[in-house]
Amino acid sequence: MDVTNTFGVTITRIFFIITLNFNIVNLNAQSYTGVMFDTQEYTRVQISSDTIEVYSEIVTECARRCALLDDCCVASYSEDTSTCVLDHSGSCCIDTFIEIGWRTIKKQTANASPTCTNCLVLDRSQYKIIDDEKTWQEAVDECKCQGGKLIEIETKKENDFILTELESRNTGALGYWLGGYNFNNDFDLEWISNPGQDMPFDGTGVGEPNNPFTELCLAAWEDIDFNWADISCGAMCPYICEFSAD
Ligand SMILES: [Ca+2]
Ligand SMILES: [Ca+2]
Ligand SMILES: [Ca+2]
Repeated sequence: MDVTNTFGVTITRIFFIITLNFNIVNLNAQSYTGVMFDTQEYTRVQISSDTIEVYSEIVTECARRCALLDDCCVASYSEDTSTCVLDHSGSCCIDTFIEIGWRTIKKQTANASPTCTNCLVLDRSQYKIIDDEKTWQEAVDECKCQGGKLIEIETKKENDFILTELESRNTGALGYWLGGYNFNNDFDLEWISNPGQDMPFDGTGVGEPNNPFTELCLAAWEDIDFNWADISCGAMCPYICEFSAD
């Protein structure tokens, strides 16, 4: 009897999953109000000060609401409760977590050039300073998701430009993550894009880097006038994304 029941439940689950997978295909890259959305089943966005919950009869209504909001890129919808959670942080790089009964829809940006609003411009690069504090790896991921990279400073000109900006901001931040990491188990740091190469320009402060085994990540550190220092990668810091026109 138990075996039969278990078998029955298993069969039901299999059909449930097949049905949802079919929906993914149907919903993928669907247009709502002229805006294309991708769908990810079984996930939802975290409730935060950047989210609002509204009632929506169907997922299309939830997508339409997001499509009409300039600062909404990601929304989650629950068919069970007709709840639509709209994220209005302006970011398309929102952490989601797995939850049955929910799906997350995201405005398509894959083929669009990276949008960089309120960014600093120097030569062929744009820079976005983000005050939201993250670990070094989280900062790497966020910049990548936004279509750029954690900043890599190749010249004195670029370094002076960024330093001047950081000094003038005076936000009290301990430092800002840069895209340097100690690859190759040695005593210096390399840019993520070129882990096998010495940095073409060295902006490290006096006495830095000083902890090649415990401080593997690079930051522009306030204490030493935003010169560079090796820092423990788990520290929480604001960071700078670089978007290159090349
Ligand atoms: Ca650069
Ligand atoms: Ca190294
Ligand atoms: Ca250090």
